[in-house]
Amino acid sequence: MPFVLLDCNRCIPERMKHIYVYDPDEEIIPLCNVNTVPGDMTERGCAFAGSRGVVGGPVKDVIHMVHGPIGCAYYTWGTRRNLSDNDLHRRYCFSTDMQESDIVYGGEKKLEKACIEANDEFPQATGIFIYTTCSTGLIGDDVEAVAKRVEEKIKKPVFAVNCPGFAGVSQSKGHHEFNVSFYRWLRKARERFPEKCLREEDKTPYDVAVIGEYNMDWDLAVLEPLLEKIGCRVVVVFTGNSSLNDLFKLPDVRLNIVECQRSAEYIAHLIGDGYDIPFIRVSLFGLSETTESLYRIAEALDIPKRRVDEVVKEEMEAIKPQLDYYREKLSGKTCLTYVGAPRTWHWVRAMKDLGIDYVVACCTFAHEEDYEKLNRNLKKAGIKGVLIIDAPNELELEEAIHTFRPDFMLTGLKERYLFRKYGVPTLNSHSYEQGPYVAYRGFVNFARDIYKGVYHPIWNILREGEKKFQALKGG
Ligand code: CFM
Repeated sequence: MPFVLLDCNRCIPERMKHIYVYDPDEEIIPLCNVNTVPGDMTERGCAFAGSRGVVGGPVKDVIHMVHGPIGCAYYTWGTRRNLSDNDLHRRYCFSTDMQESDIVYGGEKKLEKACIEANDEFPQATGIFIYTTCSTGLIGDDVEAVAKRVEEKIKKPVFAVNCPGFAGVSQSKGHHEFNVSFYRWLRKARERFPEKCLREEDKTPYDVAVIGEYNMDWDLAVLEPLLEKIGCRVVVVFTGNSSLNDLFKLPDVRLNIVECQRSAEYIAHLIGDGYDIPFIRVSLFGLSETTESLYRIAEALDIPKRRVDEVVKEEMEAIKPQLDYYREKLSGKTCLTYVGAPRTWHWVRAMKDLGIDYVVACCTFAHEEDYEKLNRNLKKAGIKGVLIIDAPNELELEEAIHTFRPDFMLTGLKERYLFRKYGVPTLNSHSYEQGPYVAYRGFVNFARDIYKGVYHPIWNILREGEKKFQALKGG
């Protein structure tokens, strides 16, 4: 029986369908992307977080106006390290600060006033993004109509997305809402602001858009030069370190390269259907995945294979001495991985490149395709018996730690304090410790940070202390 009823779930047996042990001979897909069962202290985020925090937030030069109570806006203030080179970005927090009377009488006028005021205060902004929250979604404020009125007044693009927290079962729904709304808006906005599109004479056959890349801890500083080295021209990134002006050029490229296949593949499909621009899926963590992806990008753009051969050789030579050291130190270690969804499956082979095996793999908001990809990558890496948990809660993670005793955890900030107290090193794998982590040069940083975590002397002190404590208790 591959599904597992953990001890902590005896009172909520519904959780069993979300937890299984990976077996290459059985194609198991757990129950996922469904409502949380009452009693399960889920760690999922809301649809607003997925829209504002994940996909929209990295756009660096717009006013991100949160139409809702101030608490929703406060949490968006620089929490995710989707960095940029713009002074407006991640330094300010814009909100309509909805009060009870606004909920009773409607918040549209307040929103319009807030947008105009913010634009007067920050004239350097290239436009405004408006996000709804649970309360403004419930009262049904027509934010799109407000966006149109503001746009006419300030003569800059204004986009609104309906992403109340309750729109779906997790932040994943917010990713989806943002993608679809932004695409529909962009189609029409390109007619209103034609000067922002890429002119025919400025196009090249090597123009690409990187979709689902959010510039976590400056991943783009590694990725852009690498893509340019093989011969691509990166016209726009959706949405890391992007200006709204760049995003107008999304449908003007020759190829879309999709990195995060959970939060942003939707827009690649829409652009494919609407503008006939193909996309390819890539994985840019670790050596084997990055190399395979570069060859596929080159093939899609008719770039000669030998150009990639040279780049791969050069990159590998640059990192080999350091990477060999870390690989030797880390080979044979085991890890628990717990991130949103894609990184859980992106990193199976990246860890294997360091000789590390998964023992537990968890996703916060995966869909069925994510588990298909996770199973496929575990098969490719030849790893069996991995415990897989969909949308784990803290009790389940604790039980997994005690049963599987991984050498370290790839996880986030919420979990780290508890598990460090258990003596398990953790690595911030959402926003990184000291990135970038992407591609070859980033992978050395990734390996270094795992090494620093696993070999930190604090763990020995902690274990010695525990031994002394037990001896004292015994005595
Ligand atoms: Fe995509 Fe992401 Fe992820 Fe994600 Fe996220 Fe993230 Fe993630 Mo944290 S966009 S789905 S909502 S790859 S913030 S950069 S690490 S949970 S697996």
